[in-house]
Amino acid sequence: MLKVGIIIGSASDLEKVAPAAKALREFGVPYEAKVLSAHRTPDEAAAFAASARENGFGALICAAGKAAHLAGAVAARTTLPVIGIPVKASALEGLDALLSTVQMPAGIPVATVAIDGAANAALLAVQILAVTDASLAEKLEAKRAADRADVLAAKVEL
Ligand code: RP5
Repeated sequence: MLKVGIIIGSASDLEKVAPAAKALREFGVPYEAKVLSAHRTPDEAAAFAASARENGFGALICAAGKAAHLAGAVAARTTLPVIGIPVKASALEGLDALLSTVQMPAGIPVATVAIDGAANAALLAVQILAVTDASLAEKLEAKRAADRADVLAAKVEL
């Protein structure tokens, strides 16, 4: 199975990204996580992105806060799908990272999830891999069914 790469802008973001790793484990999707910064380790981040396809990755998740250019910089070096997680890490409450990540100019797309939306980033990565993996698609259907059952079973006491 293709792997998912999780590139994290700083060790200080790790707690925010943990739900993505948890979701990938639940789906049995292999992943590799690495701290790489677009501004502190630009060469290493570029090299990781440029070699990601030949290294067996099928999608890349990039998490960064503040002036979050990591996802865009990674997307510039690969044609794999790149999913950006804007991390809430500053006085601007993550709005800075959201706008930096989502507002990519035409030609280099970044699929951006919500601020601190790590779980959805992982689910989107799984959905991308599931396009060509029927067993993963079945697991996604099962999760949707379980989520639906949870909602319908919720007790309402007002
Ligand atoms: C971004 O700046 C990182 O992704 C992090 O969210 C934020 C702060 O980084 P540190 O100064 O804590 O390393 O690059």
